[in-house]
Amino acid sequence: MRCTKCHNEATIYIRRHNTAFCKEHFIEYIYGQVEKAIKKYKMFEKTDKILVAVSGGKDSLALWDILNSLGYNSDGLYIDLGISEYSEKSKEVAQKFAESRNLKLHVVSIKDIYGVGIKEIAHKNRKPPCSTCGVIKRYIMNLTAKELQYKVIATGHNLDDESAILLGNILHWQIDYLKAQSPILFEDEAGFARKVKPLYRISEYETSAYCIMKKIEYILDECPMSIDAQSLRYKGMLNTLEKDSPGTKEQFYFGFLEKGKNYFIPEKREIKLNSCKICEQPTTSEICGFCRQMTKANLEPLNMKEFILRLKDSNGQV
Ligand code: Q46
Ligand code: ZN
Ligand code: ZN
Repeated sequence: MRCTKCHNEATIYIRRHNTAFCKEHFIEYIYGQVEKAIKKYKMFEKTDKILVAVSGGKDSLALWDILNSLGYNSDGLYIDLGISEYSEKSKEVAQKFAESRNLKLHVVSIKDIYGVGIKEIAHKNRKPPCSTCGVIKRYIMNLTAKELQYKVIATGHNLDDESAILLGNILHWQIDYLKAQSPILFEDEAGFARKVKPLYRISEYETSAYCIMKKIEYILDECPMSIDAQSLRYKGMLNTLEKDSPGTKEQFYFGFLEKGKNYFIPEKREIKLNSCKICEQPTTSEICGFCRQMTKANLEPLNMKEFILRLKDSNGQV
């Protein structure tokens, strides 16, 4: 098979586009797709400071590498969830990546701050680990971005992730989530850093291929708590459809963004944001979700804020 661009031997075939690329033109294609996403949704500019949420997996490391290669001003944030070996290994991979490219990586270790990891906090709260984890990660990302003056938080969600989330939201008619599902969030809401997903046009297969071609080492294991995740089942179903009809995921998700989403326009209602009575972060209640969870688990929420404030003067690690 020949590269569609230069007619040299191709190294990758992208079925949904019926296109083959050599290494050089595949990388160029990836950069083009990411630039297209950034421009279409006005995610950020070259002068903006971007905080990339890095997990050590292929998508977040590919994203960080792409943004860096395209000349965007990006630092990384690794949240150590204290999930035994998985967290240790993924942190090492993220740190190695940052060092190899001379990039700044902020590390926030929940276990170092509180002496317990996500699993124990969830257990104390009698909540599923992933819902506890979601609240804590969102809080840390937002607080870090605000305190360290990052304009945007970028996450590595790809086309497979977004189409699986969409399928789940439709199957359960989660109208509020459908209204909010977008490659950009909190465009102009005070108190929250803008959140963007520059990889939404790229499939999981393509981010893996990108990492291999750019020799990016990443952690292959999934978080051990994701084993039963519903989203993995949805991904499996979409993969079956994609196999028979290449382009299904793209048509499904892009179609939703272009046409379907118009049916789920959020009402223009004023959301009144308060300052959390404990940590002063924005919340719609009196006490934010993070402080509620930590207090319930007998942990001091303000320790997190103090830790992040100390990151300000350090070189990524306290
Ligand atoms: S939410 Fe759940 Fe993930 Fe947190 S506990 Fe692991 S699987 S990491 S994206
Ligand atoms: Zn080529
Ligand atoms: Zn709070």
